[in-house]
Amino acid sequence: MPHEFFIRRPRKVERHIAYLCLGSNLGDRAATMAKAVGLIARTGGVSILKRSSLYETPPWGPVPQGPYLNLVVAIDTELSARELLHMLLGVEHAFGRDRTREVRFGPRTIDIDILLYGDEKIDEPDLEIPHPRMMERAFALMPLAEIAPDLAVGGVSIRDALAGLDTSGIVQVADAA
Ligand code: PH2
Ligand code: MG
Ligand code: MG
Repeated sequence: MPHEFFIRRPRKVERHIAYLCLGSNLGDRAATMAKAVGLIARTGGVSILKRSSLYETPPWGPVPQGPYLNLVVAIDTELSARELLHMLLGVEHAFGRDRTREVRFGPRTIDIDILLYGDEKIDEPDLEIPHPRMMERAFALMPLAEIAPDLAVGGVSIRDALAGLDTSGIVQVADAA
């Protein structure tokens, strides 16, 4: 066996650009969102490239609940998609999110969803990328289109997808910080 086989080489670090959608509709929503973005920014192996404005959005889905604040950040990361997921679950937990006591699509202090991870497609029970419902959700596409208007997902431009959605009731509440 060639001896090179045993030489330990530094792991080649792969970087990906990922887009994260943050949402909150419980507690001090704006403060929670700002702190969550701060925690993500301070994570090793993650840097924030862009942050959208903050949007107030009507609740999407089957559960009657209060309005959300949503924003999208673009990050450059050397974490794998799964490492990123675990980091984000940790951030959610830090803001009191208790998944054992909540309703699917129901109210939450903070939700951080991975919309896109490079152009990878991942289909696992706890990790689906692109986010399977992102193209139907104006609350995610509006901030995403603000920072990455030329993206397409599965051959569909996010601008075209957004044009087909109801965006009434979505209000931009703050400029990108
Ligand atoms: N998140 C949900 C359910 N509904 N609606 C809006 N407007 N924004 C959200 O982030 C959101 C939602 C569950 O993750
Ligand atoms: Mg969500
Ligand atoms: Mg989520």
